[in-house]
Amino acid sequence: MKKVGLIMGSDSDLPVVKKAAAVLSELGITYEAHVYSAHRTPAEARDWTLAARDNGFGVIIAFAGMAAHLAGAIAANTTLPVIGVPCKSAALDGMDALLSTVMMPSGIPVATVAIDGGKNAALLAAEILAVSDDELAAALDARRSAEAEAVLVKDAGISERLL
Ligand code: RP5
Repeated sequence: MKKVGLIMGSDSDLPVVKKAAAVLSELGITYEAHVYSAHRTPAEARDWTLAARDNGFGVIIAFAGMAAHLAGAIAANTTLPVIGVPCKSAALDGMDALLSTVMMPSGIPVATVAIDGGKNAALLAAEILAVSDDELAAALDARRSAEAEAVLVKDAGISERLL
């Protein structure tokens, strides 16, 4: 199976990255994590991205906050699918990163998930890899069913919790 790259702009993004790593581990997907900044270490971000396909990666998830150019900068250097995770910061509550990540110019797509949406980013990466992996697709179906079951259990108990 192809690997997933987890690239974060700063180690301060780690709590959101951990949400993604947990899901990938649960699904048996190998990942590699790096701190590469679009602004502070652009050469390292570019070099890693240019080699990513040859190094066995199938999807890249980029995590960044503030003026979050990381996902776009990575997408500029590869045609691997890139998922952007805008990370919340103090000043603008993540709206800065959300707009910086989602508003890509035509021709260079970034699949942007919610602010701090590390879990959905990992699930989306898994769904991309599962297009050509039936075993992974079955694992995702089972996970979806388990989550639905958990909601049904809450439904069954909700009246009692109102008392
Ligand atoms: C972004 O700036 C990083 O992705 C991080 O979310 C934010 C703040 O970085 P630090 O100042 O905490 O290193 O580039």
